[in-house]
Amino acid sequence: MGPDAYRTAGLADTLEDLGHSVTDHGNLKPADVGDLASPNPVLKNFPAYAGWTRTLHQKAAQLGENPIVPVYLGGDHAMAAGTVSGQARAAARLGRPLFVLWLDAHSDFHTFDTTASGNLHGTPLAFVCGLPGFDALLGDPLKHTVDPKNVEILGVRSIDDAERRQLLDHGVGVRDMRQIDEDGIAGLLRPFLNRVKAANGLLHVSLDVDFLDPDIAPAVGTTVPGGTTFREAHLVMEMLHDSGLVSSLDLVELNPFLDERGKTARLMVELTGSLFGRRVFDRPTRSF
Ligand SMILES: [Mn+2]
Repeated sequence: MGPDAYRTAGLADTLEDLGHSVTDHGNLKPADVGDLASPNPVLKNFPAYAGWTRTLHQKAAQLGENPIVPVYLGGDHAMAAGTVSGQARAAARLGRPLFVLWLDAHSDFHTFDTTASGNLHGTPLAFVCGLPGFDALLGDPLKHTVDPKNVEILGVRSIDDAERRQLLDHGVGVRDMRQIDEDGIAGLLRPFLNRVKAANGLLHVSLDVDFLDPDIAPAVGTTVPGGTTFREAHLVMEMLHDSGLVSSLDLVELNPFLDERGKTARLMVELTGSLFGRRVFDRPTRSF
């Protein structure tokens, strides 16, 4: 339902009004994985996760080699296992490092062994960073992984103990809400963007609805109070646009059943508009 809510909220029109040409590739279907065994009985819907990851991995690997900015609409954040791993494969073929900006209340850095809930939307970032135990997802070990040091998680406010250890061990950049309160979101984001630019990197942005405060974005199954504000979120998107670095985008975890008159879907579309260049006034380009 998430992708159709974005279509109804005018995502394509918003981007076209900004001068972009838009192609809707329609809804994809998960690959048939037969009766694939789950690596851990606690995992929920494992065969569906594997099927979707295989489809999205192939699609993103193909789209990622073109001079376009794919926007992947979800759906569960487990989607990013396929989109980010596919974009990483494309980046490797282009000979450029892939960086990932993960805008989320959660760090999604569980492996199939550490997850207690079995919720697979808690695992995609660990998978794309090449943590062990994920071979059943694609049926082969993941060849082109994302360097965990090239990952920045922004807006986080809910991390499990097992994740905290793994994030520290792998050198993932984690900026929590307290740092945003103390230092301001622009001051946290700018050094990361400078790093991407200095490395001639490609940048995948994964925007989870729960990055936003539930007061302004209620349509998500995993609300955590104390999220980013309307202005903080738009500022991030505007800075991303000014940087010219973004090469692909996920919009995930929108559940239209939980929305209030479409306000979350509309906000996500507006934020995407900011990322693709909408602004109130033209400003001199800031150097990153
Ligand atoms: Mn997430």
